[in-house]
Amino acid sequence: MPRILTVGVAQLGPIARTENRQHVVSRLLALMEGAAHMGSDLVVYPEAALTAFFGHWLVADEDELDSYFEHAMPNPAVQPLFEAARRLHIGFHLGYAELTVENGDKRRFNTSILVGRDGAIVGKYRKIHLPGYAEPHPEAPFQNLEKRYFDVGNLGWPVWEAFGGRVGMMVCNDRRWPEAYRVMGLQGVELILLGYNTPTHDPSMPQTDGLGNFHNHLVMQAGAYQNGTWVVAAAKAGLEEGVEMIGQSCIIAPSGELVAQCSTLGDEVQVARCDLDLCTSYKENIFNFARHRRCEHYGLIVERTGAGPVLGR
Ligand code: CDV
Repeated sequence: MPRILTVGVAQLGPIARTENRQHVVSRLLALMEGAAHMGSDLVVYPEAALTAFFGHWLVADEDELDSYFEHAMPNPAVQPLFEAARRLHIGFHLGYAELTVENGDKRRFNTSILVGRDGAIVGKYRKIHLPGYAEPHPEAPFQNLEKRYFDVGNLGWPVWEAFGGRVGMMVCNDRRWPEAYRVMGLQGVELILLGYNTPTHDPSMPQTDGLGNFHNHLVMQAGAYQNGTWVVAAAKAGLEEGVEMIGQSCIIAPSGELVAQCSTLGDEVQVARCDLDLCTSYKENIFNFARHRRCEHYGLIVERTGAGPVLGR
């Protein structure tokens, strides 16, 4: 019997800095209900989906910074999402800023969770590739302070047996790195879920601004194909606190083909029937890692060229 999972990608339009959690959660609930009406088993929300993307400006006051983070998950503000999941029998993926205490130290992570149809948390991932910088760039039109506000994720890239398949997560900038897909590909991942907040303008590389949408799909279509997995990616899109962000939320098949894509820059759901068995032919043939990967030779190439493990500055 084919393993068909109907997945909804729930794109969010901008969230105002002043918009409270209750209002954001009401928007997420409307998207969940829409996805459920379209027959979805699972709905995928963006990165840091509960607030405006505060990495885009300097927050000097610690209490104010803390207010952008979730101190527990679930918590009273997001509880309606968990209850709706149970009622509608639909799972969800949610990105949020996580504040926790580890060994007595305050830690901050850019986190996502996978929640089952019973409203129970199945798994958690903490973003590893944090873009940007820790010190503000006063000359820039907006900031990218993820390295200031977040610690590097410390949970690796596990995959979970869930929704009848093998599911993994990454967050935004992770999608540009082939290692992120491959670490999960080596564990047989069949469905990668992620969210993103991607400005249309890159102040450090403005010459690439016209390529933002292309690069967004390029990396995910390649990651899907090269690892024989579905990829579902939800954007926070539109003009948020003066920063214009790309949309193009999408669902990508293991063939690398786009099978669904959002067309607006606002709240929108698109749905696709994802046959998880499609992954198998890629994993057993063209990307059969056990038969065709040649790791021993990759090491030799690095040695011969004298290239160290890190080529960038
Ligand atoms: N939130 C992100 O990780 N955004 C980055 C931008 C800053 C390049 C991204 O890779 O989309």
